[in-house]
Amino acid sequence: MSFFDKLKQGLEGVRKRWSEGLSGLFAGDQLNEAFWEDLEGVLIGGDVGLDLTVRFIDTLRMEAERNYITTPAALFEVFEAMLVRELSEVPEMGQPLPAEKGRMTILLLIGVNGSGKTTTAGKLASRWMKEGKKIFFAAADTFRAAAIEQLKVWGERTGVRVIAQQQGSDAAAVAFDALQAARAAGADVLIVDTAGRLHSKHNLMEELAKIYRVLKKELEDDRLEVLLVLDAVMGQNGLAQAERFNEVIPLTGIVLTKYDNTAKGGILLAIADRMKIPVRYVGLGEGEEDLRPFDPREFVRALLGEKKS
Ligand SMILES: Nc1nc2c(ncn2[C@@H]2O[C@H](COP(=O)(O)OP(=O)(O)OP(=O)(O)O)[C@@H](O)[C@H]2O)c(=O)[nH]1
Ligand SMILES: [Mg+2]
Repeated sequence: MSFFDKLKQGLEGVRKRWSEGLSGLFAGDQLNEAFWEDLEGVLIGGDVGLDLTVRFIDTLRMEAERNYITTPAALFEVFEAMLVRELSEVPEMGQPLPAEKGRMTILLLIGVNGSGKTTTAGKLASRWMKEGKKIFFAAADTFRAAAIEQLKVWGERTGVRVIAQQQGSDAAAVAFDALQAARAAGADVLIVDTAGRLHSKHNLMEELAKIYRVLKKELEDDRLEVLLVLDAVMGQNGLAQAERFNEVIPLTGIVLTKYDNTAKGGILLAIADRMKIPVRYVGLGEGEEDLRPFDPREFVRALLGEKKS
């Protein structure tokens, strides 16, 4: 299945909500006040957020006036292009993480409980192992009882070595040990799986900051990447999470998981607008193949559906 088909299938829930609202709208024959109000409703309902919705609508009204656009159908392409532009303006949007031979990438996966961190670790490892890269896992979720075992299962499935200590040990110490082991073995990527934590829990966020500090201090020529793993179902709360995590550790990317479940597409636009952090991958299922690099154009097409006329 192509990326587009898979994404489209995955986005069925979002598409329904968006494109059912939108198809009626853009099939209308007048750009009147009722049209703008309805469009506003669909965008806010799709988690675009109030500020951005207002900006989108202002821009569209201006474009319509400037280009003598009088029908919703004629405005559709302008709308589509605007959404693609919004996403594409973020530096490195859609760019997968580098996994280079000779320069180690240390990848810290963070996020709230159950967002899909460990699964994403497994999916990324599977992808890179197939490219012949040497990967290590650090089991830095020392908190949840079955976390280490879960990562070991992914380790076995993908052939990746797992550096772990017992449950309850210091997560930063695990990360430190893993970095030494990965470096000594000449690894290309070290993936550090961390425990899920609510962004509002101060102590847990401090623990995360400590893991980051320890890794940062040990860096040589390595690249340190911090991916926030965000559950798409979160909607507007996803933005609050991203902002809080980014205050504690500077994020270098986002993975949006569970896009195969009911999801609200607008959150991506809101995050791009507010935070300028690139979405690197989209999770579209639980299997090791179900991770795709994010493509803004295809994403918007899948979101909006076919052109209405
Ligand atoms: N449908 C779907 N399920 C996913 C996706 N990513 C992860 N999951 C599922 O979500 C559940 C939680 O995934 P985990 O990877 O354990 O999440 P986590 O962030 O490591 O969880 P904690 O370590 O407890 O914070 C599992 O049942 C995964 O199979 C996805 O893209 N789509
Ligand atoms: Mg986990």
